[in-house]
Amino acid sequence: MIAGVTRGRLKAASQRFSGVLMLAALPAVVATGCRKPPETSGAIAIEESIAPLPVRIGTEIVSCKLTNATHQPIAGARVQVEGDMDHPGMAPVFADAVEDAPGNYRAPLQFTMGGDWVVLFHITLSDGRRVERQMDVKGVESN
Ligand SMILES: [Cu+2]
Repeated sequence: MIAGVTRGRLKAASQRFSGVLMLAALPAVVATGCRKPPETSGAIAIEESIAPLPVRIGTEIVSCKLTNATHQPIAGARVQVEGDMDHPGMAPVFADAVEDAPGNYRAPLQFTMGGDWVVLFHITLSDGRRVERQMDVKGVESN
């Protein structure tokens, strides 16, 4: 939220952002590489969702359903959810998910500003394997 950022911090954030832009000038392969799901997710299906729709500023429930190669729910995972916007000077928001049914994880995530968000699911399976999933949430509406 730009409004709450002091002038000095905003300047520092802008400088960091120009660094990121310079990195973005590297071959496109590098940029698209980060968005690909990790190889470890091969045998795991992740179905993510968000409600209610349309997404507005405030608390939204973000969910993911984890199943294995034989469509059985993957229970006992730890799922942390992170929300980021793509502009500088804004802190990410986090929430820990609760498993409300086997393989079903849901977390209340606080969208603090209208615009385009990226939601990351940081998933740690009960055997310690880690999986990352990204869900784009575009056009969050201001109230
Ligand atoms: Cu923002």
